[in-house]
Amino acid sequence: MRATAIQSIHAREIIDCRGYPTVEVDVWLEGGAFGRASVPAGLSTGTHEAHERRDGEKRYRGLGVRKVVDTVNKEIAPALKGMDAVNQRAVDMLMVHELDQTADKSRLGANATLGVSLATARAAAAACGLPLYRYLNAAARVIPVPLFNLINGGKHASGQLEVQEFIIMPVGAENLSEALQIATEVGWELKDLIIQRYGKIAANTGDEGGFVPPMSGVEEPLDALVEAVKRAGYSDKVVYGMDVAATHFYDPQERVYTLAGKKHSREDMIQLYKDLCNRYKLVSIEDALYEDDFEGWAALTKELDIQLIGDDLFVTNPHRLHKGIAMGAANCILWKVNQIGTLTEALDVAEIAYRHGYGVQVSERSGETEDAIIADLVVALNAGQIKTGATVRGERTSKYNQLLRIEEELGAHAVYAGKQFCWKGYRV
Ligand code: 2PG
Ligand code: MG
Repeated sequence: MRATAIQSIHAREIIDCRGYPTVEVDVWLEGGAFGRASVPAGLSTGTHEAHERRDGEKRYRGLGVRKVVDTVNKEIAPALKGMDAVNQRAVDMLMVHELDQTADKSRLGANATLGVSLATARAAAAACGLPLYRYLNAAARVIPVPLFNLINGGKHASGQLEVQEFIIMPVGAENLSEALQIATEVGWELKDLIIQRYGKIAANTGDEGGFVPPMSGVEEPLDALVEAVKRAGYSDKVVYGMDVAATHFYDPQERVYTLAGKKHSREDMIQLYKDLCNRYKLVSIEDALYEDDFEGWAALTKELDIQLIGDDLFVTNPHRLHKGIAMGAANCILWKVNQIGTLTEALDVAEIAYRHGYGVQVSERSGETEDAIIADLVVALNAGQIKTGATVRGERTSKYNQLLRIEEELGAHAVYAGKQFCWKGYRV
C-alpha cells in the first residue's frame, strides 16, 4: 500500500463565523499524513452555485449539516478508501461522476465534496512534506494584493446600503505586511470619521469586518473611504473597488435596480459606473449587473476600462465562464471553491480564465471558518488578488496571517502583486 493512499476519512459538524453549522473533514493517509479542511458558506449567493446541502430540520433553523456529515462518513469515505491522495483529479472526479452524478452536486452536496476534496489536498501535501501552495505549484511566488472590504452593505450588514462591499486596494504597498498596515490604519481613520459624523453607535461592523455606517447610495461611502485614506496619509498608495452584488437589489420583472430609493435601468447603472470611474480611482467592480444579464455585462465591459469581476455571474462554473468569454462579458472571475464543489474543478476554471486573458480573484465567503486554505490557494494560482474582508475578526485575519507566513517563507522570491495591478493605468 502506498504511503499516500487514503486510509480513512472522517467528517464532523462545526460552526462558522455566523454560528451556522458547516462541515469539517479529516483525511488520514496510510503513511500517517493528515489533512483537515472546513467548508465556507455564502449569504449573498448566486442562483447558479453548486448545491449546498442542509438538513432542513428544526435544529439550527434547518441549517444543520448532520446528513452531509453522514454522507461523507458512510458513502464517500468507503468509496475513496485506498485511492492515492496525490491523484486529486481522480479523487474529485470519482465523487463528481460516480457518486454524485448530478449537474449541481445536489445528491451528495457540494459541501460534502468540497470538504473531502480540500482535506485530501492538505493530506497529500503533508505526505510530500510540502506547504500546500508549493505542493500545488512548484513555481508559486505571487503574494496577492488584498481587496479590503471596509464598508459592508447589502446582505452582509443590517444597514441601508444596497452595495455590498466598499473596498480599498493598497496597490502601492511594498509587500503584504505594508498592505495590512495601510488597511488597518485606514480602518481606524474611518472609524474615527464615522464616530465624528454619526456618533459611537454608528461604528459597528458587518459580516466581513467592515463598518456599517448610516450612509446611503454609492458616493457617500466612497467619499468616506477616500477621506479616511487621505487622513491616514496613503492617497498615493490606494485604489478602490466595489462588490455591488447587484442581483440582490434587482427586480427581474420590472428590470430595475433600486438604489437609494431611485429606480435604475441597466443603462442608468452603466452610466453611473462611468461617472464613478471619472470621479474616483475606482479600478475594480464586482457583480455590477444582474447575474443573468450577459448582454448587459458585455455592454458594460465595452464601456469601462477597469477590472469587471463576475461572481454571481460566473459562480466559478466553466459553462458560465465560457459563455461570458464568448460574449465579452466581464474580464475577471471571482474564484470561490465552494461555488463549484471540488478543488480540481475550481483549478480547471482558473485555467480557462487565464487562457482567455481573464483575471482570477480568489475570494472568501461571508460565512468563513478559521481555515485559511484560500491563502495557500491564491498563491498556488499566482492569481495576484484576494478578497477576504477587513483586517479584523479571526476568520479573516487567519487568511492574512497565513499569507504573511507564506511571504516570509518565499523570502526574496515573493512578488507582491500590487505593482502588477495595472487596470486603468494605475501601474505604481
Ligand atoms: C461575495 C461574497 C463574499 P457571500 O458576494 O463576493 O464577499 O459574499 O459569501 O455572502 O456570497
Ligand atoms: Mg460578490
